Amino acid sequence: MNIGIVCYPTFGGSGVVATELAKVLANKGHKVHILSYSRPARLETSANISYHEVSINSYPLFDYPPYALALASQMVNLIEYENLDLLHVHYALPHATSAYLAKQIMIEKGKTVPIVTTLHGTDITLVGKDPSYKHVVEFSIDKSDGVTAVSEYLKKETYKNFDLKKDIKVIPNFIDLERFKKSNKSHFKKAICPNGEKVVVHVSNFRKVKRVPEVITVFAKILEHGIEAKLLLAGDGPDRQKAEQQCREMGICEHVRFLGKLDEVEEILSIADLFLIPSGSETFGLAALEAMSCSVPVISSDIGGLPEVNVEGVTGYLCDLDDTECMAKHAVNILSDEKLHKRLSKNARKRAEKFNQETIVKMYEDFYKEVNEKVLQPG
Ligand code: GMT
Repeated sequence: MNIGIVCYPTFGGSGVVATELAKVLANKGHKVHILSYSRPARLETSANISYHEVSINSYPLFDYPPYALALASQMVNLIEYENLDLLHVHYALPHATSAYLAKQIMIEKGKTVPIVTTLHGTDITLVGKDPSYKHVVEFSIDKSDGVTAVSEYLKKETYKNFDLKKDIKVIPNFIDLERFKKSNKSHFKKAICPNGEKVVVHVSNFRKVKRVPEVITVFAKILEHGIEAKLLLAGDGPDRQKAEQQCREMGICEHVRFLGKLDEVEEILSIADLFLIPSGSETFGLAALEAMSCSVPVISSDIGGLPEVNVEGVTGYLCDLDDTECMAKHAVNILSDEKLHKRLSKNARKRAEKFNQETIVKMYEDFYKEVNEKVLQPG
């Protein structure tokens, strides 16, 4: 098929899912056109993938340049000149709306292209349901020809927050098991942990919702319990300074490394003994899946889609939101009991295998076919 994929160019989340999906589809022989306002972080050059950048013309009148319109216009170009069979947009806001507009323009020009929208997270749970956007988001999702959500939780939340007639298919996020696997990084580990300290890892965009201060609080409690450990924080974002300040105030800076944005997060995960994800909202938790695929046990909050990924007592533990005592207690147990650590690590990898990219991308391909048939040969 000739598929258009629209996404944000983010380091994590929907941008990564869309880019990885594009790569697998391209390897399977599909032609993929990625449309974004900047080149997505994980996008490499490949024969079957082309990248198209949304260009936005500024004008003195525009305090807020109309991105959704520029995007719709470029979607029309893609559909028309690249002869797309289907347009798949990731994150509803404003992508589903631009896609609806582009589709209507193309219908006027005599061509119908099916639109698939994948709901990811805050497009539903936070910003999408905000009264300033809600009506448009609701309308645009309902007008998509196919809608997917990355977890059962997100599907339920979508129906709870929006009045939708459309069926939502759950297609979970997926993982490249070859890339995300524990590899031997003993030199690296020795450099970071010269005295054989345990490694605790957190990866995020350091937004408030990720609860980075809680990560540091849990880590401080681990140290208080006499465990020799290092905390590696990968990523960057609004709460980074606050987190650095917290480390200084707690006097634990020598045990904490801020690594900034990383392309090869699997290298850090390869030396990790434990992954912390205490988020306040998470519809799936791709970062947890990446850790699990590298055989790292996970301690997460028991919210959103996280229980669909991290299984209590099997791949790690789930604690009530903000219960740093519970998280620290489990962390200390995992880091001090080798047998327990080994069992959780093995289970984590096994659980990650259920989300292997071959199986999940096939679900997208089958869904594309189903939607295409429904739209192009109705009845
Ligand atoms: O909503 C965000 O914070 C970003 C968002 C995205 O679309 O980039 O992340 C969401 O999508 C990811 C990929 O499907 C999920 O793994 C994350 O759990 C989800 N984030 C939230 O729900 C906060």
